[in-house]
Amino acid sequence: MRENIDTQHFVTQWLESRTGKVPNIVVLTGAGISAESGLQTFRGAGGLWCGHRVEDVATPQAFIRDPVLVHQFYNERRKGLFGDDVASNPAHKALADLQQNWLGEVTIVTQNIDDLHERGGSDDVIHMHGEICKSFCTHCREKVEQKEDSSIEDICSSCGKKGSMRPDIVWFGEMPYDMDIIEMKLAQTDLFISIGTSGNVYPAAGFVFMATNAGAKTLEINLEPSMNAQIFTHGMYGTASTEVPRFTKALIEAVD
Ligand code: BV8
Repeated sequence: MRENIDTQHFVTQWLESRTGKVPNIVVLTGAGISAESGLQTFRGAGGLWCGHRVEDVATPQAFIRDPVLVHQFYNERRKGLFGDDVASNPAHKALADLQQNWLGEVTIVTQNIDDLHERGGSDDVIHMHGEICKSFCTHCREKVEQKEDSSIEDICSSCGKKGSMRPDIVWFGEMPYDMDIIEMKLAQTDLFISIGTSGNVYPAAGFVFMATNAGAKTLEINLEPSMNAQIFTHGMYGTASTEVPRFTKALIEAVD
């Protein structure tokens, strides 16, 4: 198991290696950053996802086969997101602070479809797998806010078609959003931080390779080593709400 890094030493060494230029940072988050906010991760539940198999609820084929089940699956998860016990946690807030206090660029890319980064104070988050609070029309592509339950009875507010609305989620077999922007940011980053992801799902799991090729330092912050742990130059293992604020505080203090 990769050792926990000495945060201060890592930050000082990294900053010294970037003489002159204020380093850019790309952060990738996964379900693990939202776990302490009360949202279930994907693989912690023995491969089942809120009681469903992925292929039954998170593929375009599933939506064609049983749109009622898929609408129901996302309606349950959206309701869960707005539960009284669900809120952003110190990891989300620490990343928002870093965005506000870092002199270089801080790009947050999330695999998560929740809005906890935004509730924690981040703006300009790249939701590469879409957002549960949005839907779009499969007929005219009109995108709308979706806070209430969706169903096959919904009518598109733009083209008027009934039953053509679907969750604005990137399902398995579909191309994630903003890959061109993400790849450009990874090609220019000095530090890539992966937080709360098992490294199972591509292309997100491949970002560490792109950052490595760009000459960036790469840090994994996770409960336990992910599938690609050995690719990272550094690892911090523990809960996101503890480790992320610890690291971002060291970063900000080192440049103050
Ligand atoms: C695409 C939206 C191509 C849905 C999601 C074989 C090899 C390589 C790739 C493939 C392959 N077979 C198929 C593929 C492609 C496939 C893929 O990667 N499959 C995997 C399963 C093998 N990928 C795709 O289909 C992608 N598209 O490839 O398109 C293409 C090309 C051209 C044209 C068209 C298409 C699309 C993938 C997107 C799927 N959608 N989400 C929804 O959410 O309902 S993915 C889903 O998994 C979520 O987004 C989730 O975030 C993501 C990844 O999971 P994690 O976030 O990592 O969550 P997980 O539970 O796994 O891990 C949590 C981690 O947190 C754990 O490590 C745990 O230890 C840690 N943790 C827990 N608690 C804490 C913590 N850490 C810190 N603190 C804590 N408290």
